[in-house]
Amino acid sequence: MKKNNTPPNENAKLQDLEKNREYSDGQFITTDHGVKINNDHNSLKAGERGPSLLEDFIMREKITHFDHERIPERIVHARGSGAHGYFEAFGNVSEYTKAGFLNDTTTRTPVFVRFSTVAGFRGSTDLARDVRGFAIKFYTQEGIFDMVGNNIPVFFIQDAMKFPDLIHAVKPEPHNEIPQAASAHDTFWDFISLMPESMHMIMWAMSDRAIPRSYRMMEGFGIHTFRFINAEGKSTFVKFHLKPKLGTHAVVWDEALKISGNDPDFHRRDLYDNIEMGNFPEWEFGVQLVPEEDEHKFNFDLLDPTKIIPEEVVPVTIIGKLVLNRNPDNFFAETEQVAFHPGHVVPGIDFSNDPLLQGRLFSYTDTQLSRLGSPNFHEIPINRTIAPMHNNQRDGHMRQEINVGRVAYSPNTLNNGYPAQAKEAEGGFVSHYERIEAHKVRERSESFADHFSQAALFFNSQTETEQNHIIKALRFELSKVETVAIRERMLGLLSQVDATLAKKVASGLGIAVPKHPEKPMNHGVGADADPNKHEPKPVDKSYQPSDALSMVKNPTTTDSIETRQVAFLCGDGVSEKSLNALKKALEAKGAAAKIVGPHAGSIKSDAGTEIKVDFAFFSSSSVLFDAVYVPASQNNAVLEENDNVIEFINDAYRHCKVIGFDADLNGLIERTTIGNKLSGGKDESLPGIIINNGTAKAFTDDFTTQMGRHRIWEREPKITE
Ligand code: HDE
Repeated sequence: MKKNNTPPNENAKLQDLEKNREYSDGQFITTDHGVKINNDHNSLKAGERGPSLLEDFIMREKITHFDHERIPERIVHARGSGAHGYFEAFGNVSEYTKAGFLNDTTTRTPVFVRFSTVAGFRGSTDLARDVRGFAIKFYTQEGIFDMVGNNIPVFFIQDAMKFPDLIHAVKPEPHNEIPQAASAHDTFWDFISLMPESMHMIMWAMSDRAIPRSYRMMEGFGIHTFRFINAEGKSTFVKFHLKPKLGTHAVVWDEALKISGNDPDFHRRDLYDNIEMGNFPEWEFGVQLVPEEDEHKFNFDLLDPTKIIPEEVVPVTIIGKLVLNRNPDNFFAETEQVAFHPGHVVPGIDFSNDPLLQGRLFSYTDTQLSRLGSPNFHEIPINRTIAPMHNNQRDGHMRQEINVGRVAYSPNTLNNGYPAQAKEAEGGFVSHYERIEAHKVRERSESFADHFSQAALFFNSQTETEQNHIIKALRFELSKVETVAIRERMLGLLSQVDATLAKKVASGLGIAVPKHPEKPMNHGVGADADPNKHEPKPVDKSYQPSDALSMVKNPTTTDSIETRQVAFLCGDGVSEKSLNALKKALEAKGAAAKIVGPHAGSIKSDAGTEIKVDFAFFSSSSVLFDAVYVPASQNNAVLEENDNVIEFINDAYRHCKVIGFDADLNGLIERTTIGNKLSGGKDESLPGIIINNGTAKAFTDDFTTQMGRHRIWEREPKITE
């Protein structure tokens, strides 16, 4: 693939990385110590057929290095993909924050972003039902700011103390290390069924948000409430949002399962390929701002990470944009070694007392020490700040910096007091001057006790299709749970969110919703030892449904088909005219046609032209595409007689994708589910199935317009599962 669409070293961080890039074109192979190697294929032996010699320093060095190539994977978010880019500020936020990078409209701030799943191992599938990490490292002039967020705006738990328990519950079970990258197992749901505070997050995690179409089509959220601090030291509460330019889209669950087999790297490949092709992913960066005085004006606690502020209550103000425009050169050096930390903030941004955030502020440095192995992880090129860096920290494994001089302490006179402390006016970071007067307690605030209202808000804000997907996801997950008591406890919890939801899930499990649901143990502690004083509150009905929570109704949803991929099913004899008409119409709207044929290589059109085949029927699948088109052909039998083609079309039908047929393809249609539904007048309207009746322009217009709807959801009730 071409590598010339991405900018070379256009920003300060990319220039900084240049010092560490190694190019071997035209060079001799050497040892790590620069000695040219004469024979890299054979070890040193006593005679051609004799034993190897210990003296072989070249082989020993090579194998020793190999033996130590792996480092521990991240304990969570192990599977991920990264990219470079920039942030551009719109300059409309100085009233609230003094952070230079959010105010300076003349300098683009370099960023490195890493997307991830949470539960799976480093080699697991991208399409697991899971939360996606969305971590951004901003290399600002005032130091590094990391926004270590997710694609879901709330979290499972309210206090960091429960994080190890949550992760132990969701990871593969310890006795047999099953299942990989999946929450559908007993330990996860056992834990969740005892944690009513997780119910809001569970609604999101069971929705299609947990199976995105692409990293490029996900929202991002900072989750916790943070603070903005302005030049006068005034604080404003802030929540961070990222809104994708291409809209927020997902795949369906059956599709996710099949993608995992067909291409477990689906999201990684999509991100990498699109950046290579110059389709640079872009997000609007927004904030919800709450004046300090309004902290207690909501019917939830701003410090509770299981709550959102509905966008209809506090709108999102867009303050900049984020663009990813360059792939890493080396996955390990950049994507694997990048170290994020919510505690990396710059003047103008500060923390709130959210107890989940407070715990994270400890965890991230600690984990880098074991993962990257040294307190010098900030010196790894991808982690290095582009702001000047001077302090008295010294030594440690793999220290790169050569600190000059005899002084490594403060105060000192021998170096005239340098490096010196910076006053606030000189850019020194000063923590927000918050007054705290309190008893030391191990308790949860009563203001954190409303676990069901926003879960209900989320469910009620979805379209019927989206609600059905949540119900189906819960059925799927809970049907994999073997312990019936856990299923029942979950139904009890769900019934407190919405009685119909619980009933519908229960019918899939073949049991009834318990009449007197077992009282969910407050905050997951044993009934006898419950130290929490506050019972979960019933649903607060004053919430108004929020369109921003639905992917279908979302006000930012666009009908763009940019970067979408359409499979053209073709064989020898395909009509060039038929193929090119839709291809051109798609390309005009930024989408791409991909030729899927009976074999790799090329096919011959009806005019005798060689057409390059992108994928073969036997090594591809419709789950890897956004829509399907079958052009006319002189030889329809090639498609009609191929079971892969029939399955290709049937899956696209089942996954509610747009499917287009040129005229005279009735023989093929007959063999598919579509033919079955159409025949005998069983069903005359098959939404999103577009058959060319002779007017090419009307056909291509219809096809591209319907594709802009992403999925044809009104077809879904016709699909029985
Ligand atoms: Fe993380 N999390 N987390 N987390 N998290 C890590 O740090 C942790 C939480 C998030 O692409 C670890 O470098 C605790 C919430 C992302 O490299 C670790 C708690 C949110 C990433 C860690 C949380 C996140 C991590 C593992 C509960 C959304 C991947 C490797 C208090 C706002 C970053 C590492 C990347 C990674 C701890 C909860 C997001 C162990 C203790 C809430 C996106 O430090």
